[in-house]
Amino acid sequence: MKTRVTELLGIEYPIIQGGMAWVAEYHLAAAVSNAGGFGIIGAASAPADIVREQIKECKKLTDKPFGVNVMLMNDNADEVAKIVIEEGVKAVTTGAGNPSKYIGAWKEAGVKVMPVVASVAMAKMMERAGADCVVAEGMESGGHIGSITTMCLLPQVVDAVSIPVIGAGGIADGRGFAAATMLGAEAVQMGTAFLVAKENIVHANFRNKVIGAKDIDSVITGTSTGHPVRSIRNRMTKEYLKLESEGVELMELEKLTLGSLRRAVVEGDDKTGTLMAGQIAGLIKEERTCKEIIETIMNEANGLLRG
Ligand code: TUI
Repeated sequence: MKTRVTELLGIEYPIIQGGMAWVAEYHLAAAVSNAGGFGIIGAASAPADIVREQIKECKKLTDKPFGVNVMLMNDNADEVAKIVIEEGVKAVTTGAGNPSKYIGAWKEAGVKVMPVVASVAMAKMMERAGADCVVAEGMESGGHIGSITTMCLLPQVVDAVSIPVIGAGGIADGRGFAAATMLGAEAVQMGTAFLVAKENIVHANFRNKVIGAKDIDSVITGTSTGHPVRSIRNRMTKEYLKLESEGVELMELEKLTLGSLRRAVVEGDDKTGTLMAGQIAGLIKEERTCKEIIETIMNEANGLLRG
């Protein structure tokens, strides 16, 4: 399937892997790229030298293009922005903020720029700033989210900009892919679908929570702080939501979430960890390789879109 996004990135299938903090390390990114999609290393809060090492390791596992996600709320975003240039990374996605100040340098270096946006206004701003495409991410997604659903955000962004739009949030099978295509997307970005991929390093306890999740099992914490985060409900989210409803201070809330994503992903702490995952977790029933995930989706979608 050829779109402006497959041409831009030099990939076979218009499937981009989400830059999930702690989850999206080089094994996963390389596996997605080797399967014909576009793998992404999530820089998240990692120190800059670790990000560089991750990029180098990824190059050893694949000769296909891959990208890096720059999490803009992080203090080291400036350094990571430089490293992607030095390492000749094909493309960056950005999350949780406005990447305008980096776009000029990235473009000059030939790095393709794909900001994740959660509103039409931000999509238009990114187009004006020179982005190559935008990822329109609905609030069905896991992790840090905006407030609009994919179904409503995607067609509005498609109508508002001329650059290609990648749909994200709530997509994990061929039906979701086909639906995003119908709404005007020229590729999809999927995170939760790759959370339980066989090639990644996520702890078995976290994987089991995703596989066992039902439709209503994710909740949004942090709405009152201005940084809403979607994750699978557990003891941590219950306590967080209780404290939030009581109006406790931000510092009290932060005590619960400090280091909590690492605890979930690396240590498998499914009680006090933050199990970031999207609403589509309920659709995910088994562990598969990235190749199986991507090829199944493309086969299903091709059947639906041809029919
Ligand atoms: O960034 C994400 N998802 C993430 S980042 C992350 S790491 C984290 N860990 C703990 C707490 C919070 C985050 C986990 N998941 N998705 C992309 C995304 N970007 N969603 C929403 C946005 C966004 C929000 C505001 C993009 C731009 C924006 O602009 C605000 C501004 O600066 O005007």
